[in-house]
Amino acid sequence: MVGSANLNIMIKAARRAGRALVKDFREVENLQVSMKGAGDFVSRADLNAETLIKEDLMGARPTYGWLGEEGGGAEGQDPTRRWIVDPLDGTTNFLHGLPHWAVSIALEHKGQIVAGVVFDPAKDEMFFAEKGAGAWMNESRLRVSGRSKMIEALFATGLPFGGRSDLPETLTEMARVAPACSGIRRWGAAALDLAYVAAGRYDGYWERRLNAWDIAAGLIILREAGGLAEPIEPEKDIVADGTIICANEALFSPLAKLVRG
Ligand code: 2AM
Ligand code: CA
Repeated sequence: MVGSANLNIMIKAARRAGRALVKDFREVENLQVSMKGAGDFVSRADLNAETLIKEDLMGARPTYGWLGEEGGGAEGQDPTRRWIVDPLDGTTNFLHGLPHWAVSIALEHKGQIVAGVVFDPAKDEMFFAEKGAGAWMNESRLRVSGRSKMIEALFATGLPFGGRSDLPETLTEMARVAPACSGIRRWGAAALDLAYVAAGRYDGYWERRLNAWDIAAGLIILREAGGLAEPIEPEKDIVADGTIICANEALFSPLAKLVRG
């Protein structure tokens, strides 16, 4: 697919940050002996990746606004456009030497996500989409799965970590969904969970308490691949509320019904 100039800038930035992160990822395993050492190292890798991405994106489009997980937000000279960036989604996996993490970059225009890139450098999988142009992984067009029976469906979710208060809700949701489907996975990188639903690897996904940078890019990839998505409380906005239920068209309603109870 021939993408817009902006999409090409996003893909280039994701590749550059991805290369730096892969180098750091190889180092992490050597640092596991000292947990604090590894934690500090990963924080630096994360910050460094955001700096590289910011250099590329703001260098090419200096008037756009910015929202990054590490560097916070800044309105641009052009208040209608904003980059939304998670330099390292799946930090805990990265820290533990698990090759399941991604760079996530989205472009928002007038409050709508118009382009998204989720890059998994460890597997060299570049997921991307632009509004109206479909979703892609490397050279292949993406399409959500064709499964329509709940009992054959594989879903992903996220479990609250670090003493978060929404654990009981999530466990209740899992108790309703698990008996109805063929399995639930929890891999800890929301951007990849969304990209995997877009690719038909998972049939659906739900999670609470996400940040804009975790979901912005994955959401347009999912929708351009034919997926449906809503927040857990349907009248809200996914990115603002930070909750999501998504699936292919056939499974969206049954999954949403179980998650919402
Ligand atoms: P992050 O790595 O960018 O922080 C999914 O559960 C989301 O929660 C992930 O996309 C991850 O984004 C975030 N998260 C933050 N801390 C986490 C932790 N300790 N374990 C799992 N996910 C975590
Ligand atoms: Ca992050």
